[in-house]
Amino acid sequence: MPRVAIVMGSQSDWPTMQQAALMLKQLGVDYSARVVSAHRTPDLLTEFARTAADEGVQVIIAGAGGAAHLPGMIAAHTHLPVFGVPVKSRTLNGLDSLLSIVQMPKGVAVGTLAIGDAGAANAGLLAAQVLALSDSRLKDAITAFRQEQTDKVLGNQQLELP
Ligand code: RP5
Repeated sequence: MPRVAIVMGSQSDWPTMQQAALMLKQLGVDYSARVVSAHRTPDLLTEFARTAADEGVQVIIAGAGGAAHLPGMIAAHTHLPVFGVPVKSRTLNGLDSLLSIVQMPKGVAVGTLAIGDAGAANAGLLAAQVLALSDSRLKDAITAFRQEQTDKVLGNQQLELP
């Protein structure tokens, strides 16, 4: 079983959540990705969250939109770190998703990322950073990724009017 599990509330979340997968792939981290809905497949959610640690998962990334209970409900069933990604919703632009995920009661933690693509990509990065605490090859890959990003900014300082 890959060390990172990406789950999302609906197939419609995949265009956003694939940013987490792309980041993990770029850093050479194996992941699994599947749809698990807090509302439509509650029994699957419970089974997934309760068995994830025994299956070898070390970090869970959970993305959902609207009344986004998925990350919090998963966190309720596992000691693994859970990173929540608020998916941009059609009606409220993801503010509903953000508030649903971020306002966890004291005692059950979900690390909440930004709304949408940036949040999903950073969830992948953060998951990799957690794993890198005990993986020096991964630490080197993250350091190289960050350096490449820095070099790109420093190498592109031409701010010309069109
Ligand atoms: C949530 O409802 C999902 O996470 C998704 O963001 C949202 C809409 O789902 P669909 O109606 O597109 O399946 O549970």
